[in-house]
Amino acid sequence: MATPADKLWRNARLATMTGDGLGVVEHGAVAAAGGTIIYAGPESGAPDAAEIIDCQGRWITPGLIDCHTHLIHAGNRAREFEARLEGTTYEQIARAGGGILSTVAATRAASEDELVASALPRLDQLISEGVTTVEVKSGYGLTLDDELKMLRAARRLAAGRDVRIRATLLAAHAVPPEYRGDADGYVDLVCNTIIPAALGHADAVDAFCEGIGFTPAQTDRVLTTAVAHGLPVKLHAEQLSNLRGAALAARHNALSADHLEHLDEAGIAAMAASGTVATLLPGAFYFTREERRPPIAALRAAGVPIALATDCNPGTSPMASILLAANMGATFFRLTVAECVRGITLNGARALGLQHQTGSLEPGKAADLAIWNVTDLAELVYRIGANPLHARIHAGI
Ligand code: DI6
Ligand code: FE
Repeated sequence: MATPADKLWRNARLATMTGDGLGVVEHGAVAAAGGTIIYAGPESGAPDAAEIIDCQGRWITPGLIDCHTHLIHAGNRAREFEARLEGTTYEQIARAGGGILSTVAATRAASEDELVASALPRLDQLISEGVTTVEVKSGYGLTLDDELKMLRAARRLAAGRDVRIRATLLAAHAVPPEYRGDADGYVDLVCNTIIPAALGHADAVDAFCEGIGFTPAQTDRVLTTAVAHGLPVKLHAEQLSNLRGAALAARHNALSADHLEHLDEAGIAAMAASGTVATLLPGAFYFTREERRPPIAALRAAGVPIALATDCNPGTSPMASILLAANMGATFFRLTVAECVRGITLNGARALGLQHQTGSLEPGKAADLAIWNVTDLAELVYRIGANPLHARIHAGI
């Protein structure tokens, strides 16, 4: 006899994300026991359950995943936005000591409690759109204490809300002012002190490989150290220029390489070989008015999994809407609806190494569901600024 379920969502249309596309099941049902999916498929085969929820024909997708955010930060950069409207570039602002470093100053001055409190509205906006898993990076502290403060604040978000948080150490985000002219000295601090101290606080390590960030050699040191400590890696790569960061990340079996507007063929081949996810961030593309698009057709042809995320951050993507990221993925990058929905579910999970826990409707995974008031699943991607969420379930609740 089949295991009895605690809950059964019936009379639904499922986008399971199994197989290559959306994995649609008409007349479907999902059953969960103890917060885990025990059945997802045609309603005719569903087990009995203590509680039965009639979805009245609505669509169910996996709970959405935002796999790249800088949700924890203090202050905002509205003034910088105004300067950019007058023609100053992002790189000019960064080189003049503004940009990321102005957020560093504000974040250093904030307490851990203040960081949690200021991030919760952004998290709540994501949750309101059916997000059940959020990655949160450090990277605005840039001292041992301030990076750990950010990681602790990130983890505390999960205590205040029903959501899965993955914390990523991004100590190599910018060279802090006290190390100006001595990036290698700062990388020593990151490798010798901050990464070892972040064990137990971070789920992964990321870096910003860029002219205004860290060189490939410095990035390589950071990623090598992370892997030596048993932490998986990710990389901000090929956002503003091509330093061949994606190939470098792939050499370290990175979970993902992110941004990728300037990615080349060799980088694509390396990512395909290592199974590294391409996380595209159309909010940053839009907000910085980038003109070069990531090489979508070549990524697709090489079979590189594509994820989409908000990159929610005060400088280049002040956006806490995963549905808008999906819409922009379609409009700017011409991803298909199926690619967009997979990008904010299964491939987002892969970019976090969570593909065995969430991201699709399959037995054994967490019962993370989003139930939608749409008749056509394409509406999730097509509408701008709309929120058709009917209900969100995280780990069965
Ligand atoms: N790339 C980005 O888009 C963000 N960080 C990064 O490495 C921007 C962060 C900021 O400007 O505050
Ligand atoms: Fe980012």
